[in-house]
Amino acid sequence: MAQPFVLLPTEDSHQTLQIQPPSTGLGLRGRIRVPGDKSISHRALMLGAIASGETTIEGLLLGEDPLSTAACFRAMGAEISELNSERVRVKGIGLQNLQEPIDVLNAGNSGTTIRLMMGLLAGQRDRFFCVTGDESLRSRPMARVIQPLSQMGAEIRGRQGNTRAPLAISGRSLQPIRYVSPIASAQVKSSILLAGLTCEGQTTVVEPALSRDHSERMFQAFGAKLTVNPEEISVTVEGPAELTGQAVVVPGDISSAAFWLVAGAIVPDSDLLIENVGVNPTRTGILEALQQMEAQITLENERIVAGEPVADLRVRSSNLQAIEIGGSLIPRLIDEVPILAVAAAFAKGTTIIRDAEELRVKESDRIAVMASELGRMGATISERPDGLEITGGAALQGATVDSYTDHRIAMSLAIAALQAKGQTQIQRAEAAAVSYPDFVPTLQQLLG
Ligand code: SPQ
Repeated sequence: MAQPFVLLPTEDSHQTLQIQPPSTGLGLRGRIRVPGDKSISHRALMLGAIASGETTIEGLLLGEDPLSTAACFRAMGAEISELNSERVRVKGIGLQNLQEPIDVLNAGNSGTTIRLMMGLLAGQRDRFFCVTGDESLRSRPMARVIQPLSQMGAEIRGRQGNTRAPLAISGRSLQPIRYVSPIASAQVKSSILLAGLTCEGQTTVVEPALSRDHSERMFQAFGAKLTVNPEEISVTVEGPAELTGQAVVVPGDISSAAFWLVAGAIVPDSDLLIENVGVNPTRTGILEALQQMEAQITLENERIVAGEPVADLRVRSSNLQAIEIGGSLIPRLIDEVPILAVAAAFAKGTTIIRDAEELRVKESDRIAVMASELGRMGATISERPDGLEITGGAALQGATVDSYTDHRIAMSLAIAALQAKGQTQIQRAEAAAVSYPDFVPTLQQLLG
């Protein structure tokens, strides 16, 4: 029998994922685990590096993005043991003690690495840092972080009028600010708060809607003085902070679980349990959206692990209905919009996703790319300036599509291909390794 999933190397050193769903049907059944949460993994490595004493990290994501963070902090003197998902040890070197690296720091594909790190580096007095990333990261906007950090006194220069990496940072003493952010972005918020840890006094960030709060939770666990004001949607840190190494346990990433939630909902005869998934309320917008679409999803065994809520998620085949979403729900599911678009292609009616213009400045323009690539497979999907409109029910056909080197696009298209007729080829599918290195083996396991 032909292999349903094959990864084919290409001449330009990428990989094409070929998917041929078995004609016998493929109910997805069993129990799986998803890799560690990417946002928490980055933060655990960073805070571990700047705390005093030892931090242990259980369940670290071994995706390319956290590997970039670990490499950058090693280059600045943090002792980070061999990376594995069991237990990583980080020997912190203190908040103001990052060493001047002898070469350019490379954040790879990771917006979280470069933006959060910038906040920390800006306050490292009398040291100089150059930071860059891959082609995608060098095209992503950095002014959103450079501007507030400059208000704190940071000296950061970059390409295109200080808006793009590579960036040059001359560390200096910073002053606290109160910053009213025009966007709900955890990277902007965290970058300013990290800078705030290094300076004397109170630094406040106000957001238009609440973005993920993993930094806030972890800052408090490491001993920083931090207060949250839910009425204003603001958070304040008091510097200079004294951080102490902690035992961090990283839950499974809900953004990775989302692929299986949608797969389980759209593939007939499925009943899947995804164990140990982080269900922090600032990240569970995808559960709410899918439940609103009448997806059969239940939370089991809900518990708190090292300060983060965790649950097992059960999904069964569902008759999905279209929804309209926007507003403050969007930051709570921003990374899941590509896979939500796949769910919408299998739902009854027209789904409208508004207020999601941030998707245009992610690893790819996720609005344009999902519209073009799902469209190639026969979905009725069109771009809005701030989102997508998808009318479900058109039968999808296997096609040659491209990830645009965006991990979430590669995996979303793979899930769509499970329910398409014929063979799909996803070009540059190796991008999945940014957040989910075992995505293809897990697909294989599920079909086992
Ligand atoms: O790290 P990066 O490349 O920005 O990754 C993405 C992703 O899809 O994995 C975004 F493209 O996640 C961001 C997320 O969109 C991770 C993140 C964080 O850990 O703080 C916050 C979000 O970005 P933002 O710009 O809204 O702050």
